[in-house]
Amino acid sequence: MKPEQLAVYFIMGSVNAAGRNPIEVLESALRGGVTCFQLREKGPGALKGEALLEFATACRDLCREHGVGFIVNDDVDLAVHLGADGLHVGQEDGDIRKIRSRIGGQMILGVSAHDAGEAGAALAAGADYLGMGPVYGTRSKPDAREASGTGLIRDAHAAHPDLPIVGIGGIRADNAAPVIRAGASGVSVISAISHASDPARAARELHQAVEEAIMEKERTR
Ligand code: TZP
Ligand code: MG
Repeated sequence: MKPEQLAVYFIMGSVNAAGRNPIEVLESALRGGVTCFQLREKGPGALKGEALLEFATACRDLCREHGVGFIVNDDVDLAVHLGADGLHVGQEDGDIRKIRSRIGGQMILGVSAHDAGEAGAALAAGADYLGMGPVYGTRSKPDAREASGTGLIRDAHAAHPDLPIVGIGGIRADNAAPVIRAGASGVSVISAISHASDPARAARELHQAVEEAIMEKERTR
């Protein structure tokens, strides 16, 4: 996968839309220029069965209209059924090698990792990119680990410079730059976009912050 695709990686489930229609929030985020979308349908009130399938299909179709990658969190069967562009899994979601063999070589595989060891193992098992965090404090994942700052991204990037990384956890336009400086290709966010009064504008501001940080890094290299 191209690292540019990870620049502004929006994650959302139907329960993250702050009481609004999640499809409208996604549509706005796509208009604002998010470069990737992950459907993460989790927690109390999460859709299941037919309702999930219908919602996920609508998300996939919207992403396709906008030419943006559609990634499914955790649910291998759903990802395969929908012909998603990718699947994202955590360390607790099973053997990464087995998951890679189930989805085949074409589908993008993202893996959450928390240190350079997990990063190396994920790479060896066939991951295309890593999600690393939480970088900052987050309210969007009740069982999140403690915020670890940008050090883990720095270490994993130093150990595996060709493996694209996205930072996650509490990232907004005004604190995105250190994540990019540490070696991430992009930032993944839930609330910075899904809770924003204007998701399109939030996406644009994140995009600008990430672009500026990338340019700054290239200038000082
Ligand atoms: N994994 C680590 S932190 C997090 C996930 C899924 C939640 C990120 O949400 P937010 O609102 O961008 O902090
Ligand atoms: Mg998971």
